[in-house]
Amino acid sequence: MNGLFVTNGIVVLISDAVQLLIQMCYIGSMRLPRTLIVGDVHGCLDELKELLVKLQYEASDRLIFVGDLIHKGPYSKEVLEFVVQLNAECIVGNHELRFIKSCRKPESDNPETLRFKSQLGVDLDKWLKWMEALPAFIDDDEFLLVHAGVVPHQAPQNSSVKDLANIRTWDGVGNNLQVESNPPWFEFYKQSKLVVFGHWAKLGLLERENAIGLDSGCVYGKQLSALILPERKIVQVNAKKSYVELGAKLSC
Ligand SMILES: [Mn+2]
Repeated sequence: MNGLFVTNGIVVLISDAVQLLIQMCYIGSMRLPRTLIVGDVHGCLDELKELLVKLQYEASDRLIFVGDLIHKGPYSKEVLEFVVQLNAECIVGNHELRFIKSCRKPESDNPETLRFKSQLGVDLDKWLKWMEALPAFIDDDEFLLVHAGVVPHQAPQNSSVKDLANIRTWDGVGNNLQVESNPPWFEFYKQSKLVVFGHWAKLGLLERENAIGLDSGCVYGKQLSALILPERKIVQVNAKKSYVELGAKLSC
């Protein structure tokens, strides 16, 4: 259907679609759909809430977490609850994998997972199932999201979940993906699709043409970072404090 639009006394015949566009511009509510990708939270709930305010997060935004919501920081359980409440997407991080493994094979328990297990209490089983259902990666038209990185010369669907959640470097064969003296995996990634990842706090925020690393070490007293797509803008908030020391250990 067409309609009439009156401007400066001139009557113009316009389509419904154009009318709607004019109305939206007049109201000033037009905002393109955004994808917001948040780096490793590690239980830093206060910083996460502050980041969403700074991002001007709205329910119409697609909100995705890069994994490692839990461990190290003070509010792991509350972060899980908050992420579910927001109806956000999340991929699995090495800390969720470690926690699942530790719970399913109790002999490999460590103090951190024992503490978190007791925090979850009667909800443990519910959260284990939630973590087990997290995808290992999200392959979107515009970006590929992985927790740690892409194994060189492999499509993500052909890589193990463990490798996608842990890789930092490439040894040329794939025997050890953690040796600090080897080149980082993204040196071997030549495709144009943007890979978004977290995991490597020691490396910090990384911005390359086809790879963006979002773990800027919030739990170590640095920043919590998010990426806004499609504009490729980074938004950060400072940590309230250092919750743990960033050691030389690569498995952090
Ligand atoms: Mn990680």
